[in-house]
Amino acid sequence: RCLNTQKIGIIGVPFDKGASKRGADKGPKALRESGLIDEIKQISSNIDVKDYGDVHYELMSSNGRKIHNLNELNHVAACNRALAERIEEILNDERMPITLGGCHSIAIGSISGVVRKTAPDNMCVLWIDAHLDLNTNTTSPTGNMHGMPASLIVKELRSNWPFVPELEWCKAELSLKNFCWIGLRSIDYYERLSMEKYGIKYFDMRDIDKMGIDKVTNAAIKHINPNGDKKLHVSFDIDALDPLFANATGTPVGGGLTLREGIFLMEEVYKSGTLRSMDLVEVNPQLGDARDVTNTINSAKAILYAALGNNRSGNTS
Ligand code: 5AB
Ligand code: MN
Ligand code: MN
Ligand code: MN
Repeated sequence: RCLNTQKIGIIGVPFDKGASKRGADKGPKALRESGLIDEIKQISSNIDVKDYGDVHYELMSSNGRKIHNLNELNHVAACNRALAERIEEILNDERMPITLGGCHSIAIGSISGVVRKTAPDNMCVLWIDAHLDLNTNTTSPTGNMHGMPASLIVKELRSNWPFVPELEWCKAELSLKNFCWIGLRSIDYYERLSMEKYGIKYFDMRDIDKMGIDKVTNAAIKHINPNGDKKLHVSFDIDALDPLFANATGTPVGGGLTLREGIFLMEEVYKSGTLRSMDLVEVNPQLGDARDVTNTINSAKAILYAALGNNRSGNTS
């Protein structure tokens, strides 16, 4: 597979309205300005990367309808609808979409876009995050939609949602059976109840302490893709990493993955040969001091490069 061209499409989503802190909308620009695209090209001469620029959107309804506990619904819905279309376009070009967030609400659109081009049972999702992101508007303690993306795209939680006209384009077709979480350490009360009700598969930080990142990663991949024939989407929230390595993010939680664990995890994902699409979200260059911002951007890039086959022992093509 090394001889085949790896076709990649980068799409930025300068959007932060799913979070309460401002600044995640500056993530794509900060990543690009730090040399992301050129550095991706240097991983391997087989890589063909195209930058699709940023998502732009217009609000759908001017009446500004409000729905209980869904902050900035109109913006979140419109941005994600536009993003889903861009993801479809990238997949039509036969490239692997890499979505640069932006807050994690943008996984609604990125994963919806992928589902349009894939039978829902033919894909699986690895959600790497300190948080579960499985709230609905009735369970969320904050109303922030970056804590809800997973629950909007799975069928098991469909009936827990009211009719939200703005999100009708977002079909809940995936099954929680095809999901696995890694890195959890901050889960809300009702999210915990859902985990038990639906038997959600996850490896939290304690599992990583006990088993090590190698066993955890490979057990997670095996669980959601036992025959290796499904297409893998990775939704990587930079707050999965410990704040030592990624403090420039809106909801940091201590006791997280080391950068080395994060890199190893993504190296194994690459080695699985199943990665088809990815999000990298919640980088917020407006938080922390200058050193935090540099660390966070460098960590985010290292995670991405590992996912694209960068070899810590040196690249040869
Ligand atoms: B992130 C919290 N569970 O729902 C909520 O960063 C935090 O995308 C969500 O994982 C964090 O507001 C969302 C308390
Ligand atoms: Mn998170
Ligand atoms: Mn998240
Ligand atoms: Mn966050």
